Amino acid sequence: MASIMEQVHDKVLQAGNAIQDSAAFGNAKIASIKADIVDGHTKSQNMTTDFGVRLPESASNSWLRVVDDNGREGPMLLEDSIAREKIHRFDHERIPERVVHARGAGAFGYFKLKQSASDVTHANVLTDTSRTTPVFVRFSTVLGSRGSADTVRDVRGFAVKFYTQEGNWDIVGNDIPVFFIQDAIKFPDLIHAGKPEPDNEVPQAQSAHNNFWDFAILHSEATHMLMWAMSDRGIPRSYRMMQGFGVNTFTLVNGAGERSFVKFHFKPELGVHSLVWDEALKLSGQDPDFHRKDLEEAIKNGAPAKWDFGIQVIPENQQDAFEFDILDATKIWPEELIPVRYIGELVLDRSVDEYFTQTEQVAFCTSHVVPGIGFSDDPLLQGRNFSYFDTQITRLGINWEELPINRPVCPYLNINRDGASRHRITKGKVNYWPNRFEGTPPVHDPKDTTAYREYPEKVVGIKQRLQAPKFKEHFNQATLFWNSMTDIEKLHITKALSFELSHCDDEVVFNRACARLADIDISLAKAVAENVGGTLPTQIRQNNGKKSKFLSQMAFMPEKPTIKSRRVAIILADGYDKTFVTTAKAALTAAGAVPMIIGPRRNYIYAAGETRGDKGGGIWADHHFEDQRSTMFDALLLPPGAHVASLASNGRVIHWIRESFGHLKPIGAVGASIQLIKKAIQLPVVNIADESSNQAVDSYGVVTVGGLEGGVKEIVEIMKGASDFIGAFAYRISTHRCWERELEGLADQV
Ligand code: HDE
Repeated sequence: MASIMEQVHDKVLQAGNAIQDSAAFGNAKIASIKADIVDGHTKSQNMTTDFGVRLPESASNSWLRVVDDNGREGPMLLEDSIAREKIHRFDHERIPERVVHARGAGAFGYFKLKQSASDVTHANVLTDTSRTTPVFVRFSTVLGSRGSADTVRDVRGFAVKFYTQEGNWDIVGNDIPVFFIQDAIKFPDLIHAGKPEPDNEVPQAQSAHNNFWDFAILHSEATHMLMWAMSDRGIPRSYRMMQGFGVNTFTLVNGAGERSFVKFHFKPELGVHSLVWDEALKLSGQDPDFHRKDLEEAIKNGAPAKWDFGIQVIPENQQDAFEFDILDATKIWPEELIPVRYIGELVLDRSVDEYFTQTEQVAFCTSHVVPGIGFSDDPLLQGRNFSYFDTQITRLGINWEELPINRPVCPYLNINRDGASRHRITKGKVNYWPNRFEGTPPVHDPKDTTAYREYPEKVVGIKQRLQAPKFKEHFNQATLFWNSMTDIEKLHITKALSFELSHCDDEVVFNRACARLADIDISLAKAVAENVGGTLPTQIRQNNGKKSKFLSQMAFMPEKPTIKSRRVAIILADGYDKTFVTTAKAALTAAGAVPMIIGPRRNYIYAAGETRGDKGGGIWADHHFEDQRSTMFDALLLPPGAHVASLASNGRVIHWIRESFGHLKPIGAVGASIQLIKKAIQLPVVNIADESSNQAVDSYGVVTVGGLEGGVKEIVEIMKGASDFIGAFAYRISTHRCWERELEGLADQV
């Protein structure tokens, strides 16, 4: 008869193996939390107390009280333990929000390895191409509190938990590949300076204030990261359109015991795209959940978010071969020197069931790595390895690793016990090691080659508070970044810096900041100083003239133009051309876009020839003019028809067109709706098709055509130079924004 210990062990292993053996390991995390999920919509499930006793409706509505003989209210009774349970539970609903990255959104998915990296690592998740590994990803902003807006200018967190068969592996990364500081001891200062100022708790979720810039300028090592944060990377269009970076230097060890240094990369399938600043500012108020909703909407519409996963690898013996220190998190490893090997795919295809228990309770730790992956002496990473575990204890309590979202899907067993909210029940006598029950779990098998073993790194040195010499160079890569930007990106950086420094009213701060910009490039410094009233130093650092072709986000366009998941507003009123609207909507939907009808009311809107209330007639408007804004869409389509007369007299509609133009969005107009364009955009340089012509004209992304016989055809391929109306319009959407409007100064004129 097997001992209790053996039975426990068998159970644990069986459970683990059952999941590991299943062909669908990609779903193993969902399978493992299934028993914890309660369907909140189960029919005829009675309301009960937390201890399971059924409740009458009166217990949900009224506290137990005394009512006198005349029906008058008497005192409420403390003896009502049902009411007390409800109120107590409510009183304690809040947990501390994350000290940074408090606002976030998460989703489930999987990681599929496509090419083995067995030459550099023995981590099975990176060598076994038959595997699919379940993941949970949480995106976040850094500075804002949990209720702040999604579209603020900030770094975005990109934290991935891989539930591998050898344990959880967390890459706790960002959408920017470098960081502000080199040494973890400065992190509390950085975050204190960036968060709202201590006297009045202003501003919320913004770096545009004296304290942030004061700290940032007093740390010249922050210069490189400042350039990234002030670039368009700081205002992504969508979480699905950002790169992800592990930032810190980790290590890999292969089967022969050889070690290399590694950086992790994620490249989005849809390309890297951003909002424009005015749009981001407006969205903060108009739709503070814009990114959160975008992720959910894409998954719901069958457009899972996808990234290629890559590694940059430097063999151990080349650690000193570069002009920068490869352990310095304020430096990139230029891809010209160390190319990224793309070896896998990350896909997010399932939204969370409940925000709190999944997105809020998920807890990442940089110290969570699996055999074959290790740490380096990167001084930021070493500090992070301490901080994450520690902060989860404050946030979630000591047993946070047991929570359904955090626990591994592989078998796990050890002698850690008890503590607040422990709920795993481990049978048996053994809670210490070694013990007299030889061979009973948990065991250490001396022959086990899959156990995590630290790399035997030789360490010699003098204990001191110093930095390695190459950490002291702070400007080369900031200049490299600036030089590598396109003209439009340079313009955006200049405007962003001008915005931020204009919000700093302490002249010590903005003058020092202007002086710092001169360490990057004098033309940038001059332009910003002019805008914010700053002064420049007389000693100027020479621009090193270096460039990389992997830093501009324009370099990360999708291989084939696509309009997948792009939101297109189709504005109409009663009297529109039905053939056009139905065929255009169908063509855009078939190409993967998300067209939405915006009308004067959320109800049926009737086409020319139909009268209000016609049975089977009309088209349902998804939204009305008051409940949406142009900022929430990527493009605007104006159908032909007699409805133009009423649209032309609607200020909201005209504003929508102007704002779309100003925010550089493609605009399509057909037939009579050309009059709307003429009214809204009175710029002679923008060519507009004649209402009588059948030839589509694309001028600055305003695509117009007079007539379209029989509606819109299918979009076969989205490509440059398409001559038909919908083809030209779709191509413009695929390029994200019509940059030439801004370059030629037109965007501000409307
Ligand atoms: Fe974090 N960081 N961090 N960080 N970080 C946290 O951990 C910390 C850093 C990042 O969605 C905290 O669970 C220190 C770099 C992300 O749950 C905390 C240092 C990068 C998230 C913490 C850094 C990050 C966090 C707060 C300097 C990019 C959100 C809540 C040494 C690679 C994860 C928590 C999520 C969260 C500490 C610097 C990314 C306090 C000490 C560099 C994406 O532990």
